[in-house]
Amino acid sequence: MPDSTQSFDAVVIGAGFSGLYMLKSLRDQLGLNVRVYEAGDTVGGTWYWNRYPGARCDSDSYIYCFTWDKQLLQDWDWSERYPEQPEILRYLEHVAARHDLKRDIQFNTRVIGGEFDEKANLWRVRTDKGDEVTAQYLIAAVGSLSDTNLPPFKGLERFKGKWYHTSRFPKEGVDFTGKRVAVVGTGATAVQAIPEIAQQAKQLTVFQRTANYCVPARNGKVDPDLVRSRKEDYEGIVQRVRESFFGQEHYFIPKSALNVTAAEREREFDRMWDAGGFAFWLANYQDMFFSEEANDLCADYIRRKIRSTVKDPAVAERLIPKGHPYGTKRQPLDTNYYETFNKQNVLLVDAKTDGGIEEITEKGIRAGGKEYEFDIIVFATGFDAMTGPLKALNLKGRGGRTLGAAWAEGPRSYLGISIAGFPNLFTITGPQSPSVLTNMPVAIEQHVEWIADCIADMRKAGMTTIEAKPEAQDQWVGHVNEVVGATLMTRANSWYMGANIAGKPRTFLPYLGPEGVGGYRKKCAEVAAKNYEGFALE
Ligand code: NA7
Repeated sequence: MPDSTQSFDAVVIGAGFSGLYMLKSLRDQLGLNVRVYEAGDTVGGTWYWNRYPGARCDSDSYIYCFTWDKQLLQDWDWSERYPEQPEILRYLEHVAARHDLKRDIQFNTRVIGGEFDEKANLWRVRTDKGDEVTAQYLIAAVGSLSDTNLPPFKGLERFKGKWYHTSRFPKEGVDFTGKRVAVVGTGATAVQAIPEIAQQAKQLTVFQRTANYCVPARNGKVDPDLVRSRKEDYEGIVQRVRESFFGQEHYFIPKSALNVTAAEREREFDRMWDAGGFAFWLANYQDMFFSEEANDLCADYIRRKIRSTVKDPAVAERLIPKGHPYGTKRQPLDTNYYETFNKQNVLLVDAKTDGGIEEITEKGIRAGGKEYEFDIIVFATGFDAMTGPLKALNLKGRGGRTLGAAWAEGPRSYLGISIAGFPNLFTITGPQSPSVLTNMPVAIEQHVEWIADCIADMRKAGMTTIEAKPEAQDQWVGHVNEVVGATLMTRANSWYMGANIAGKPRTFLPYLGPEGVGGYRKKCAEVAAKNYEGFALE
């Protein structure tokens, strides 16, 4: 039964990694009365919704987990180098059970609105199940990549076959056996899904708008000795990833790619390529993200790999990225992605040179004047990243101003955690925080701990509201843009830039701080130590 009268100390929206830890912290450390609303029917967030074939985390499993449960770090055994979606879901279910979290989570319930009541200094929150509750603190733990982007393709309603978006795959899975299948998109999701679908489908046609630079994941079992030594060193690992740039044990080579011999460079590139994972992206030469010339040396190495893997030279050329520097779009990790295009049943349609997708027909997709027939279309077209899930909450701050209006020209936040005009609202891994540029649990834990400490400090000091000052927010936005402006990151039409969504303001969404998430952590700690500098407390 929906309840219409309850008031809480805090409402948390979302029961993924961030919502679960936020609940644990506020309820079990601070003793607050907390309600979590979650749209799914169980915990998991991103890992609840993204069930497409091949769905797997691209961070190594030994660091893609909570570090606050020390015993669980020792007890939980991941089965492979990268955790697969069902395994992460099992892990989060286990955490929820172990800490008795579900009793404060209302599932199958979506928050559809929230207004800050300036007289009562409370948030009034509404859900699609008819709940109307109040909370002193409102915490958005909605994830950065949870608002599905299904581009408005003309004619989709006419299609007689089945279609799915990768982020809303049916729980029971999809049987592609003997089917003619289309995959639209070639981002990190599609790069995982395509080789899996190609193994089942009679015919797979991939519609590529922008080719990506993919590097091998090299998934597999982890050497038991390495697992053991990591468990013995978890304290060190946790400290290192917290202080690191990307929340991973990856460190740039402290040299310019331009100041080494071609032979040394090739050895380093081979080493990173063979290691697999994000090494090539996040532990490359230190000028890779800054110098076009250095960047092109990295890109050239991958171009050569594509040409040597893909047998048909015309297909290889289509798979070679053009028009954006290496690493400026999210690095997809692949397992047999390029090899898949050597299969007889796989066709690559370049949505640029062969003409874009014109429409969906009854039978399939018309692109470049040609109709392709399908039984199933899989849209791997991504998300309205970072701002999308927050705007979808329909929040109104002071003066009834909506978040949509406040962010009409792009997000504006202070530290990516707070928004001027929206008192007592916290955004876990919000825009303009390191978030998606890190191994997410590291960024999530840092935000959750900062928010819990902030609320504890406020209660001790008898304060009831905290709100970012507009001038502190302006400075932060300026800083975020200045830092990224010195890099090559703004050159790509990436979802980091909001460029994947028609009409979305072109602005870099996460924070690429000069010292990464480690430096950002220090900055947030300094703000707190200086009595929440840049915030107004009452
Ligand atoms: P992405 O990375 O946004 O990829 C979406 C793909 O879909 C990408 O190749 C897009 O091409 C393509 N796309 C989007 N709209 C269209 C239209 N209208 N026509 C043709 N192709 C289109 O989403 P993912 O789900 O792969 O990954 C998102 C993140 O999840 C990932 O980065 C990880 O952090 C986890 P484009 O490149 O925009 O030209």
